[in-house]
Amino acid sequence: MRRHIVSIAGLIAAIAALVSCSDDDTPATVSQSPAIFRHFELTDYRFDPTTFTGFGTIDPITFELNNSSTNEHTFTVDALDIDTVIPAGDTALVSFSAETGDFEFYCRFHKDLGMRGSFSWEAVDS
Ligand SMILES: [Cu+2]
Repeated sequence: MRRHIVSIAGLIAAIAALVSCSDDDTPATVSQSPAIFRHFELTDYRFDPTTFTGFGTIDPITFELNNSSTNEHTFTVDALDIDTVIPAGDTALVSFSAETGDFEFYCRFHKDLGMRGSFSWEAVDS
């Protein structure tokens, strides 16, 4: 009987190790919506991060955009019909439905200054 209990405990530990392993470098640990999936800092004249990859079936995906600069910026994603103006010093939340693919984002006012980036959204194989 005792051996039986130990083997179950070992199995649980093995499953827990597998689960935590698969979460490494996977930012899709946010399961409750509308939790903020990714935080962006907007400065003159760049986004941070400028690129990343997300995984999973989060819906909606929510970004928090903090404009810590002294200029107004936008977070614009043509493919998702997102065009949010963020005044200097303000923070905006942008939510959208999950779609897989590659997405370009930019600031309408400073695109020519290189204020742009991209992200990929990928499904997780089950
Ligand atoms: Cu800008």
